[in-house]
Amino acid sequence: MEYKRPIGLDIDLETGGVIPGAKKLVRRLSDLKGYFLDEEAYNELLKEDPVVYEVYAIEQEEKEGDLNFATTVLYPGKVGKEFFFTKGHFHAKADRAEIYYGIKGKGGMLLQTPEGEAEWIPMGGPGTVVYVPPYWAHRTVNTGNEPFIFLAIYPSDAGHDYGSIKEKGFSKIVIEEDGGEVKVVDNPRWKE
Ligand code: M6P
Ligand code: ZN
Repeated sequence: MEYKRPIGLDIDLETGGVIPGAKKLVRRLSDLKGYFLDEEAYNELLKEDPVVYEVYAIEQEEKEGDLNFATTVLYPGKVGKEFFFTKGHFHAKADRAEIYYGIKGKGGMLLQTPEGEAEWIPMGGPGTVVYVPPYWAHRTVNTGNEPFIFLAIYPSDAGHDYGSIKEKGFSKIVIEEDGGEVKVVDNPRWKE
């Protein structure tokens, strides 16, 4: 039997959650076309095409029983009233769960069942743990004004299914009200 080698490493919090040796993925605003509610604000901000988030992932082969892990650096910003977020996905193997651990900054997670029942879990600061149960889609949102950084641990055979979230979004959106208050409200464009 050939055993894999264990991994021990430090996540550099000063450089913003970079995992040494990880595969880096960058998502800019242009990668999130159709995701935000306010199309005018989207097109305006697209001129700058800011980086919305970066993912640093250590991934294994897609085999049952193994685990991947990744840090995400989700930058602060808004499109219109809507805070920057990750695309959000179901798992391709829909019954696979996931754990998130807040490292820096603040925000929260929107979760949703295939029927469209949504839940908002605030991730108020470093140290928050969120359990994503099987079958729930999940998206993180940065509601603060510094990068929101978190660690995610997920089965290496989970995969990503972006399809229905890309098409329909979540049934809730997270916005900043005129007074600066963070609100989770019904998505006016949500269709069941
Ligand atoms: C976390 C994990 C990753 C995911 C990333 C970005 O790090 O859940 O699997 O890829 O967030 O989220 P998304 O893939 O929805 O853009
Ligand atoms: Zn996931």
